[in-house]
Amino acid sequence: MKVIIQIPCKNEQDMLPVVLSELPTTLPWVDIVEYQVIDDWSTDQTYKIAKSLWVHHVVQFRKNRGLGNAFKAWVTNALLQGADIVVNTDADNQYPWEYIEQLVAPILAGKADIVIGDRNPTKSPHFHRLKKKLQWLWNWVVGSLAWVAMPDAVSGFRAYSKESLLVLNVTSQFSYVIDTIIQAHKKWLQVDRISIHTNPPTRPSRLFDNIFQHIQKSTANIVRVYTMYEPFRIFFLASVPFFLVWWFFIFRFFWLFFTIWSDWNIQSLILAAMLVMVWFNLFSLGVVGDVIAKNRALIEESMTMIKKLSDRRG
Ligand SMILES: Nc1nc2c(ncn2[C@@H]2O[C@H](COP(=O)(O)OP(=O)(O)OP(=O)(O)O)[C@@H](O)[C@H]2O)c(=O)[nH]1
Ligand SMILES: [Mg+2]
Repeated sequence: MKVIIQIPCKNEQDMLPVVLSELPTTLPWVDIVEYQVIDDWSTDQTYKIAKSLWVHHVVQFRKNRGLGNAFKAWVTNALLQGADIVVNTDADNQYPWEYIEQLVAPILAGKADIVIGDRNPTKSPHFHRLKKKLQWLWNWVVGSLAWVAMPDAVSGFRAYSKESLLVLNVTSQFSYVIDTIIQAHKKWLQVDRISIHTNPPTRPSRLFDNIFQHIQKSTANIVRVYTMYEPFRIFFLASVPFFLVWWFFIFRFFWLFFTIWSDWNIQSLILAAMLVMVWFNLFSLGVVGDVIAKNRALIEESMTMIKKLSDRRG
């Protein structure tokens, strides 16, 4: 049984040595514990520090690709290195290493595929009020979409089983945390959580410049990922209001035509025609999207097969 503890890094020369010095070298029921660093085009000494501290696997990007792309790289590399479980922790030392044992335990026991370290964000003393409210909102939205009680959907402290990494495919550039939860539901993976406390913040977020960018990126991410997996539901729901308003205008047109007016009420007719066209376009997009989603599912199955085969050869 091999666990790889993985750390995404963007200019983390100050905190990376601290995080690495605290990580466990052994875990119960685990034969090998290794570390992996993904250096996403850091302009400081992150890469050199990771190398000098004997991190087992260091991957360096030549351009900043974002956390979502880093996820793809760390999954590929960890699977090639024979990982059975991959734990992700952040380089800002937010997540205490003591919880790693608890984080992998449900996977080792065969009870979960993904385990999330729940920071209890609405009560955390380290988050300011607006961040707490936003966290609550994301958790509610993501939890509803993924049909799972999700108290901390954006926590980066997670353990993934090899089986889950074989079927998860992230397409977002800036992050993977929401993608993987929504996909977990679609791919019948068991998501579990453990309660954790966090260390005090060491610096502001590197992922978002400000709270508005946070809202914009996270909202776009949730909408895109959900649309990718449930296009028919999204476009059908978007089309319903147009259909209902169309009924009103078409009814109004015929009512006036046959009762009060002798002349045609052309405005209602034009509006009804426009509404029915919009409704039909949205509905058709849902059908086309559904067919594309089915194709995507087939492609994903092939990708899982390729990953399994390359794992066997490696
Ligand atoms: N690969 C990669 N990693 C990044 C990038 N930006 C940040 N990170 C890493 O992602 C992890 C989380 O970043 P943080 O800056 O702590 O962001 P955050 O956790 O949303 O913010 P806080 O909740 O305020 O800590 C850290 O290990 C960063 O080094 C990036 O562009 N690419
Ligand atoms: Mg952080």
